[in-house]
Amino acid sequence: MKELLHKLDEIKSLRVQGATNVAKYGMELLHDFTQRHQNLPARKLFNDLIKAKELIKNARATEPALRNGLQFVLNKLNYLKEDPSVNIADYVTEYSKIYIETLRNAKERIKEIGSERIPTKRYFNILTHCHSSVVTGILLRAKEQQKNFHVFCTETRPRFQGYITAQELLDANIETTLVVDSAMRWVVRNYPIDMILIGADAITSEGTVLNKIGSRLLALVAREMHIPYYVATPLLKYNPESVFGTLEKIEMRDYTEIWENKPKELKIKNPAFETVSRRYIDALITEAGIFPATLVSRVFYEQYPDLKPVGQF
Ligand code: RUB
Repeated sequence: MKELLHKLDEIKSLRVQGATNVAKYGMELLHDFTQRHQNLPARKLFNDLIKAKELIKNARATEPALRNGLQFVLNKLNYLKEDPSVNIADYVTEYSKIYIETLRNAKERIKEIGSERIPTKRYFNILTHCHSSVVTGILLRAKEQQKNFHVFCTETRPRFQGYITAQELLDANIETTLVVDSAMRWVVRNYPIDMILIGADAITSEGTVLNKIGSRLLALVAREMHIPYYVATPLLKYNPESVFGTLEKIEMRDYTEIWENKPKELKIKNPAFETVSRRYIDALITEAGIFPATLVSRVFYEQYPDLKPVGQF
């Protein structure tokens, strides 16, 4: 477990960030862990895998794409663990790869669908927040399609993921402007923004999206200024437990990210994410198409019947 714990620090420290990257990395860790312990007796390996899964799952809250992947692999193994002829390590390898591939395919499809929303014939202005690899994927694809557009991005305090967004866009020769988070309304007031496009960490059965803190403020700005607000996200970020009332937990991060040497008596709150109600979202852009956030649960199970929690429904 020591090596696993060490590697999980990549997620905890945000060196691996963004829901899709976190899910992919987490699945790779499960796979590596299994390979390292493949010579253990099957039952012991299975029990250790459960422990490893819990550690990986808890590396960051608010990450259903990671949880769904881990559950997918473990559900498959549940049927096999009593069979001594089964090589658990091979199965973990196979199903981890399947999940990573599913995530990759979903992202590719979203790039295709999302880039269609950026017109060919006129100049387009887009505002985004934080760093979403799905959002930048759409923008890079639109650039490949020779579309003309400008992207405004927020710096995204306290960890400045907006710098990652800005750099990725600049590297692809996309016109980019960075603003401080509190200038998000100012941007919409002073530039003809055509679309606000953000990513997601989690989606609930009600169609609520959880994304980087500031996403709801941006939604309020969109509502005030009548700007379309879209969320680009693989359906794999749906939280299947939310239909039973379980609330998606919002990650609270350390105060040192905001003010390392703060006055002792000062309290600091550092929520990483916040909710955006379906009422503020024009549509989700997913691998299954563009549709209202309220349909997410139905579309999720149509797309991924294998991700139904075992023992439920
Ligand atoms: C990143 C963030 C991103 C989503 C979606 O937050 O909020 O918008 O995770 O990312 P953090 P992607 O930097 O704290 O992880 O589209 O890459 O899945």
